Order: sequence, then C-alpha cells, then structure tokens
Amino acid sequence: MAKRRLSQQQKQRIEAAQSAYRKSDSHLQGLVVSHQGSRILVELEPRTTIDCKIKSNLGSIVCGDRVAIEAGSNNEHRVMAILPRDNLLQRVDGFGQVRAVAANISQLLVCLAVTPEPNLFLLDQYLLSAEQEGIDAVILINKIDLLASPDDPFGIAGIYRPLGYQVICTSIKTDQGMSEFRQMLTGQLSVLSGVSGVGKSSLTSYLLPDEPIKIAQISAANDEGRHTTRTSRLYHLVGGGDLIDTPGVRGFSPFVDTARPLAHGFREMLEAAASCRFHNCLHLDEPNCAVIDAVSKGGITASRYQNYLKMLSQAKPG
Ligand SMILES: Nc1nc2c(ncn2[C@@H]2O[C@H](COP(=O)(O)OP(=O)(O)OP(=O)(O)O)[C@@H](O)[C@H]2O)c(=O)[nH]1
Ligand SMILES: [Mg+2]
Ligand SMILES: [Zn+2]
Repeated sequence: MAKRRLSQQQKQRIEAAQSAYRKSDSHLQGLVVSHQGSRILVELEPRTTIDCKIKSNLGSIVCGDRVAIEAGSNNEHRVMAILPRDNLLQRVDGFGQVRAVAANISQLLVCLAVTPEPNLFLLDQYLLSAEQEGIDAVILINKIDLLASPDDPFGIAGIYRPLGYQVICTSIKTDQGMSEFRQMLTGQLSVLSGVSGVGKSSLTSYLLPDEPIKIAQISAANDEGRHTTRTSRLYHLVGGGDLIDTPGVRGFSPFVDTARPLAHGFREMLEAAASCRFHNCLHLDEPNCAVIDAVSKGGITASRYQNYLKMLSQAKPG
C-alpha cells in the first residue's frame, strides 16, 4: 500500500496529538510483540496480549515499541501513540524506502552460519547500523557442527574480536556455544537478524522449546533459506531478557545518518581518522590520510576498508 506523503504541518499536528496522548493517564500502555498488516499484538502488564488496530498516520510501529492504547466500545483497542524510543534500528529496502526493524533494543545479534556462507559486506552493513544507533552488536556463527575444524571459521573472529565485537560460534545440534549465547541474552532486549536459513528461529526455539516456532530446511539446490519466518516476534526468555526473531533479509542496506561521517560506523576507522590531515577526510585518496596509511600497514583490515568504500559509493548520490 502506497504511503501518503505528509506535509510538515500535518506531521507536527500528529506529533502534538501523540504527545498530548502520552501525557494523559486515561490510556493503557503496552509493549509491541508483533505486527502483522493492520493488526498489532500488544502485551499489557501482567503478560496478557491484546490485538489492536492502529490510529492512522502513526508511522512504523515495530517489535520493542512501547505504545499507548485506547480501549474503545465492543472490546476494540486502538494504538494511539508511540512512546518515546531509546533507539530505532532501520534499514533501507530495495525501493529506497526506510524500514524500521525493531525499537528500544539493547543488542543486535548478527546471525551468520556455516551455510549459507557468511557475507562480510552484509556483516559490515549491520555493524555500521548498530554503531550509528549506539546499539551493541554481537556476531553469531551458527551451525558450527558442520565444520570439521571449527577454529576461527571464515577468519571472522580474527578480524572482529580485536575491534571489540563478541563473536560466538553456536550449534543447536551439539549445544556448542549455547550457554554463552544464553548468558549474553540475560537482561537484554536482543534482536536476531540475518539472511534466511542461518538458523535464527532454530536458536530461538532452542531457548523456548514450548513455543510453536516455524523452522524449515534450506534449499539443497542453492543453499538458501526459504524465508520461513514472515513477521518479527518478541519472546520473553526464561532466564530474563527478551529476544526478537525476525524474517530473513536479502540485504541490509543501512539507513545512513548523513550528518555523521560514514567512517564513524567503522570503529577502527573512527579511531584512525582523528590523525588524518583533513578533518573532513573521506579516506579515499586524500594526502596524509591516517586510515589509508593504517590499511597499507595492516592495522585496518583490507576487507573492512573495501566495504567502507563500497558503502561510501552507495551512500553518495550519483
Ligand atoms: N546443522 C545445523 N543445522 C541447523 C542449526 N541451526 C539451524 N539449523 C537448520 O537450518 C535450517 C534453517 O533454520 P531456520 O531456523 O528456519 O532459519 P531462519 O534463519 O530462521 O530462516 P528464515 O526464517 O527463513 O529467515 C533448518 O533446517 C535448521 O534445522 C545448527 O546449529 N546446525
Ligand atoms: Mg526464521
Ligand atoms: Zn583519512
């Protein structure tokens, strides 16, 4: 459905109405646990969920959002306002539209697997999104049981651990890494994202064996997943903490905040860039660029720098 473009004045009026609504105490508040079409499932205290409609023009509402709800006649509930967010993970879809993924999350779990094989450009796109929103990111490499020698699969730990990212190898078949995985979810609102078939729902189901979570084998013909999960869902974990399982992505083009240099999404470049000659250096071919210098000396991994250049060219108009 095409979205109606709103004028600045209309947006201000909608925001003012939401703001007034948030302040009034005549409404219920709840947590969005899933959103499907025009219906939204909201959890109230204590853990009861209600099916709600949405007041028009509220914008995207996603798992993790806290919302204000009005109870209407004949037991109909309607979401009237989105409460202020701590953060919002967003991506840009194939049509250039910004899509919200999840709100108020404390960590992004980038789920990779032995098969389908990891794509490090996609990984860097995820990491950039997390850096831009100030969200912690953890890298999971699932299906580790499929490797005969599981030492630093795909060289990922060697690149990303020195940057401060936690890298966990997991298997739901052998339980490897599962206690570490469980531990890092405690007390967090985590979102599990990655391409189809890497095992996001399998990992979720491992933790919540009583939930009816759909899982499907990847295609034998092309090693790709079948896009089994269709909508995101927030689950409460037994040991505390919440986990959002999301549908497999085809790509994750980050929503780039143009007010900030793209290199700020790459931890090691942010650090090196402080020593560049020009404060607005793009680290392309400028003289006395500390980033290029670090790449040539091996202090910055070439693949990370190449991925930065690719994202830079995609972010620039023309
Ligand atoms: N060998 C092995 N297979 C796994 C593991 N985890 C998941 N799988 C298999 O991977 C396939 C895909 O699992 P899903 O959990 O449906 O993958 P998904 O990432 O949720 O996929 P979408 O919902 O399509 O995005 C299933 O056949 C699982 O049994 C693992 O640790 N080891
Ligand atoms: Mg799934
Ligand atoms: Zn530079």
